[in-house]
Amino acid sequence: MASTVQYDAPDHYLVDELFTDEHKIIREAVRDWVNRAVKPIIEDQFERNEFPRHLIKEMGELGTFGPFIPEQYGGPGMDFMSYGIIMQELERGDSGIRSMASVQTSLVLYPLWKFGTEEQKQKYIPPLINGDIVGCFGLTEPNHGSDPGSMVTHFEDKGDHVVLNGAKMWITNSSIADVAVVWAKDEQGIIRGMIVDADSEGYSAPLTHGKYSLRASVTGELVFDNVKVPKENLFPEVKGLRGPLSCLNSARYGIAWGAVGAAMDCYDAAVRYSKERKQFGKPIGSFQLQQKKIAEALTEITKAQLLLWRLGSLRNDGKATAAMISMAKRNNVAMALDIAREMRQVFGAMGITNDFPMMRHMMNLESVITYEGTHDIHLLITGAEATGIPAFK
Ligand code: TGC
Ligand code: FAD
Repeated sequence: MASTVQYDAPDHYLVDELFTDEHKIIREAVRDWVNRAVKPIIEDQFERNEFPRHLIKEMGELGTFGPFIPEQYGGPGMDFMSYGIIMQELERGDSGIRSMASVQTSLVLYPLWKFGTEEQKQKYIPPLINGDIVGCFGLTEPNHGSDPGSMVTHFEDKGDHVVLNGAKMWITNSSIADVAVVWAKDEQGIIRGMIVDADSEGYSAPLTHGKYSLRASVTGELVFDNVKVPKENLFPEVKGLRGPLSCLNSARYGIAWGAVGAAMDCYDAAVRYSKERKQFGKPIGSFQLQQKKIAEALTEITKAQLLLWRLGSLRNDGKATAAMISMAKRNNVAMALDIAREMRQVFGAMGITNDFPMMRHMMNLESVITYEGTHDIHLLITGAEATGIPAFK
């Protein structure tokens, strides 16, 4: 029986036929770059707990930052399917590499594009797209994670500037960021967004240590001690939690794609190993219990690919709701985490080493299932959609 499943690209339902030539060119370009630039160094970066900063400029040149930003602001004006495909391919390399691009794209460039003034767009969008500067996004606080509406970081109006005080925690890109998109409450308790330059007096970004997950990604705090922010750095119109949560919709959409990339990488490695490794005189891939793991992984990846294709089409048409995106983020990340664990077992003892990617993906995906809304919060979002009754509080 001829197999429709190619190495390095499980595509059991020929989803490829649904993509345009442009989508395929973008995918091959990013996949090729990941194979050349990320895979050879990533285990070492992970072990050393360091983000490979030298890749940032290359990522900009490759077009991984702000692919959907329109040409008038210096972006390539690609569709949302392309954005998803880019995130998928980056996460085949590592969730930390995808995280860096997710934050730069969906949490920094996206709000600038949607909520920024013309001056803010002209000043910040081009260097962010090129990778000349790095951005981060401060929403979560030490005591306010799933419930960002209770944040306490706040600012006071001082005429031509505001004074910002408070702290954010678990911030991707924190200590390497040149600019931070920060969400804080005004004197009336209304959440507003602003761009804070990292060289502002009173701004610091201490690193978070001791992570077992996303070790090739920068995570830290943002501390604001009477930081003066010029009034022209505030997003003028957007008010309330709707602002940051709209950015999360874009990031969660990309994560839903990215997780499938991590799952594919684990799947590919396991299929290859199952054909090479022999026990009892036969390849372990000939044993039914190993085939069960591989067959289930392929099935789940295929279902996720179909979900993504439909979600990408809906997002292109402006019809993907927050609840649809939430379901895909939850489903695909949980799927990828299960697959990383199951595929690791195909390798026996070898699977716990850094000769293979499963343990790294598995550990990374523990962050991915937590950030951008925990698995539980996404269950509640779907539950609220189904019943009409929000059960968060
Ligand atoms: P709730 O009362 O439901 O809503 C408040 C206002 O927000 C609007 N809204 C949304 N708008 C756009 N998109 C969404 N997804 C929205 N969800 C709600 C809503 O319509 C309302 O608007 P308005 O105008 O009527 O005021 O809010 P709630 O306080 O009950 O909270 C709801 C909940 C729990 C779903 C939400 O707060 C939530 O999603 N919590 C999870 C927090 C989270 O995801 N944090 C992520 C931080 S960033 C991050 O993790 C980056 S990781 C990056 C990386 O490395 O890749
Ligand atoms: P908590 O909200 O304290 O939740 C603890 C537990 O309680 C979870 O199991 C949760 O599901 C559960 N829970 C909470 N509320 C409910 C409820 N109503 N019903 C049922 N169960 C509930 N944030 C940013 O702003 N910017 C970033 O760049 C960023 N990057 C991150 C990078 C990493 C590596 C990590 C790990 C996190 C990052 N985050 C970032 C923060 C992330 O979004 C939060 O960790 C996440 O939203 C959960 O908040 P918490 O950790 O405070 O958990």
